[in-house]
Amino acid sequence: MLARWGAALQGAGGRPALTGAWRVAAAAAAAVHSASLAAAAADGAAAAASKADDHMDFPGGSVPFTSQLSMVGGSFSPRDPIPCYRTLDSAGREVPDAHLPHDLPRETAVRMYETMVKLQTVDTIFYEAQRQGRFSFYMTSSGEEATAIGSAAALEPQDVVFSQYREQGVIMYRGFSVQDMAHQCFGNWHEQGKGRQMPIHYGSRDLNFHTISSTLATQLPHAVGAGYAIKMDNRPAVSVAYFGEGASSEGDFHAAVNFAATLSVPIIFICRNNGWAISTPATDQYRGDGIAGRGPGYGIASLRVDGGDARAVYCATKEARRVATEQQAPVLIEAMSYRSGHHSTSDDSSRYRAAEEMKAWRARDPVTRFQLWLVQQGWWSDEQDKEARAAARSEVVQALAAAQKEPKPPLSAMFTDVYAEMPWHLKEQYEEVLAHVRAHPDACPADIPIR
Ligand SMILES: Cc1ncc(C[n+]2csc(CCOP(=O)(O)OP(=O)(O)O)c2C)c(N)n1
Ligand SMILES: [Mg+2]
Repeated sequence: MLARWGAALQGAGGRPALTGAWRVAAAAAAAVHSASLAAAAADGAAAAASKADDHMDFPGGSVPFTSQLSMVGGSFSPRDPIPCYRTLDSAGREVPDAHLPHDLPRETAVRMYETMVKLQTVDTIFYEAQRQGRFSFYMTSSGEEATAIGSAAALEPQDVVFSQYREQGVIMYRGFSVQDMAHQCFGNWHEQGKGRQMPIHYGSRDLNFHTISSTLATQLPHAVGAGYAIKMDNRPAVSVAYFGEGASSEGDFHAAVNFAATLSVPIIFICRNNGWAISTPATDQYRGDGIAGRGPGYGIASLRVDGGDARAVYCATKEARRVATEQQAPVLIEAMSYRSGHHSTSDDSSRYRAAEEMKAWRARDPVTRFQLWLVQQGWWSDEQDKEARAAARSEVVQALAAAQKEPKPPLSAMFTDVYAEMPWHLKEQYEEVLAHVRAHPDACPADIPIR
């Protein structure tokens, strides 16, 4: 019937137009038809309204309607930030009624503290060694020891770690020795990278710690890929990605978190918000509620933790790991701390930040804070502290002396390991380099074997 009316009403498109009585009859019939369509539409609308016409079902989700024209977001209001989880106050005293979903066993707590002492000692002495010109570069993690060690202690050995460059505490906690670190900084032949990276670019296949790449944020999409592989293989592990708040301004951060959310990847993103990206303050990196505030926008469970409270970081990371594995979903942690040292040995931070700010944060040393708690627990003493610090000092001094004596990899190591067999163009370049340094021995450091 409808097809017939449709055909009869079409005048255009090469069909004959209606004339006379037929036109009157057709018009009357069309009026009846459109009235019945309107009634049907009204019926449909009524049915929809009775169902619930208060939200829009959309391929991307379901959104409620509102008759109010208003905006959300905009410049962040400091009155309403995501609160920062802590379990110990600034003097290392327990915060009453702190939520502790995960127990921190004595043995783990002591190992955490011993590693923090070793980390502080490495940072102090390696930094001085660089200043003495013994190797070319160094970065300390002063002020952020609790973030690295507290989170590392909450992970499992099978978890796969991607770090930025200031998380040496993590690889130390996983078993990388002070000697391994010294070999890497000197770039000697014990170092698996064969001196092809700058100092502090640690890595270890055995410890599931991917070699550091200091090109900011490139580790984040890699970490998501590794997490997705874990999920595909059904392995009982998570991927863990560390980064600074400055790195989170890179496009790679946004691509990584969105992939992690949409592919439901078991990954923990751990942002160290230490207030500075070299000389750029965190306030110039974002206008929203820090890094944790971005998580909900991506559909990622997020939390903010006091990065100077090792117990809180431990608990937060354990909980993040539980959620990531049980729900096969990403979790974002923002650890609030402060970079107490200079950015690196190539920086002088007194040129761009106030001395009072640095002094105030140094007084909140996270290692002392954790030590005070351990002493209150009866798990640590001043005597043990002296011994641990003396032992760490002699281990670090010896490791540096030993690493400095070791030979460097030969010049040819620059060209190996990329291809199973060296291709012709690399062979040519290798011959050219050899010829050049033989003719100009000053062009090559004296301790690099020319072969
Ligand atoms: C892609 C890229 N851009 C710039 C740099 C130079 N750079 C090295 S560290 C750094 C600051 C990073 O700050 P943040 O992520 O907050 O880490 P933090 O040093 O504070 O630990 C910059 C800009 C880089 N390494 N890679
Ligand atoms: Mg930073």
